[in-house]
Amino acid sequence: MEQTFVMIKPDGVQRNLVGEIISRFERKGLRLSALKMLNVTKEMAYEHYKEHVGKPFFDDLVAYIMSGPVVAMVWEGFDAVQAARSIIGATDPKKADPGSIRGMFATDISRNIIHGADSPDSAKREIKIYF
Ligand code: IDP
Ligand code: MG
Repeated sequence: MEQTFVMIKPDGVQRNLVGEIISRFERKGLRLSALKMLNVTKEMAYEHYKEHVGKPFFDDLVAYIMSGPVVAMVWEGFDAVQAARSIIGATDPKKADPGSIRGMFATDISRNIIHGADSPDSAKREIKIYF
């Protein structure tokens, strides 16, 4: 059993997509093991996105993630990291599979609704930040 970290970003919460998103993970067959609604602090945002420090979109990304409450979750199951990434879709909603969350509900790479850890090690690191 693998665990992954998933976070519904502020735009996903503001657009009332929490139930829709959770339902998709449940129907995929993943198991919800932890869930928390919170406001991300600057320290948490920097730690979460430290691989992107220095990139042109970094400051906007931090402001975006702090712009309202998020829903942080741990999902577990067989190959949970990859399963979650496939439900979520590509980073840029324009390139995401139309059936994925980003493909169906987003248009803009800088407002892409949801985060999913990209590896089991990232998931462990991110879970420690939020739980
Ligand atoms: P991921 O969320 O699919 O793992 P990453 O490359 O890790 O994608 O980027 C983290 C987040 O940074 C993205 O989800 C998106 O919110 C934002 N982001 C990534 N690339 C860009 C960009 O080129 N312009 C604006 N925002 C970006
Ligand atoms: Mg990433």
